[in-house]
Amino acid sequence: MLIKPDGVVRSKVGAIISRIEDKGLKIVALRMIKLDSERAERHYAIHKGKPFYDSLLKYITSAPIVAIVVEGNNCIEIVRKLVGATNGAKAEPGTIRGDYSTGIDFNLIHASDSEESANYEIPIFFEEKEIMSYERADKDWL
Ligand code: 3AN
Repeated sequence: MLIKPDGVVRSKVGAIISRIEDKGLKIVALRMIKLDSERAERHYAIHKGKPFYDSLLKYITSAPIVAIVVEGNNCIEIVRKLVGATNGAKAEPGTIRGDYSTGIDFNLIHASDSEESANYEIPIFFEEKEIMSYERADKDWL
């Protein structure tokens, strides 16, 4: 997942990471970076040609982001639920977008929508050796 520029500039990094940890998912990689246009284009290749593509690239490269890899049972489905609907105006209260976003242009988070997209996206931000292996102390309770 990515905490996008608005999440960083609005100082929501800690709040967002807390939701991931509190839910019981395990953070196995984390980095703050400023995306260059080459990496941003790679990440959003699927949206190339869409009307919002140029503004999406401008937004994602406008300030640093935080890239995070999480692990856990059903983690893609769980993270997508925590994140909420794409449009913050429609996202349910209690979700990250529902609590912090009012629209679709600035919606704080990107979350992979399938294992396939996670396998495409993670190497854009991390080398394999940067993905950590450890056990949560509460693993038997999750
Ligand atoms: P999600 O991030 O909920 O998976 P996607 O993958 O459909 O949503 O879209 C990727 C990103 O493109 C969204 N997070 C949002 O920032 C932007 N986006 C999607 N649809 C629109 C739209 N109709 N207008 C403007 N931006 C959009």
